[in-house]
Amino acid sequence: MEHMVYIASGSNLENREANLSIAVESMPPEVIPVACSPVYQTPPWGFVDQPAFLNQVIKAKTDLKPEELLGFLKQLEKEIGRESTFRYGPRLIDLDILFYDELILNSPELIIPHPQIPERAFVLVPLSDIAPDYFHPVLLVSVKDLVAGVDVEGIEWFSSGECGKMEEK
Ligand code: PH2
Ligand code: MG
Ligand code: MG
Repeated sequence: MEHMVYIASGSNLENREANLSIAVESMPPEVIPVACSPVYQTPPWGFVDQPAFLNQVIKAKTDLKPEELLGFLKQLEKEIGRESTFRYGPRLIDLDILFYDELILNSPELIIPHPQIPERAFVLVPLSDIAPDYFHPVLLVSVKDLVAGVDVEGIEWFSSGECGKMEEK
């Protein structure tokens, strides 16, 4: 069965823009991007003494189960060249599952919706460009209402972030 998922993408090392577009273009055949938000430059959150991030949100369709999708995304992070650092630290690419249909999942290895969405302007700003009316299944508010509640200072539009060579798939 086909599922609709939202994936947050972020990079603050090396060629940040290339890292984001490689992630979209290298999604496995099981994960088909259908919309990409613009790319925003965002101040580092959680650990401030590191380079600014570029952030984007990708909407994709997939037949994968949540745990399988997580596995594919971790694999793709490795292929792009991510090396492990520390919590909230710098990274070449980070791919996090935000939403999976209206699923609510709390397992030891995966929590959906991503628990920090309401605090993260760097997620909510790009997310609200492509899914303003998506209704958060736990908080029972729309993305539009969530973004109105966060401080967006320092977040700057960076590029249009089109889904690249999507149509060749
Ligand atoms: N990711 C983090 C920690 N802090 N800050 C911004 N602006 N963007 C991110 O993607 C980000 C972050 C860990 O996942
Ligand atoms: Mg993350
Ligand atoms: Mg992550």
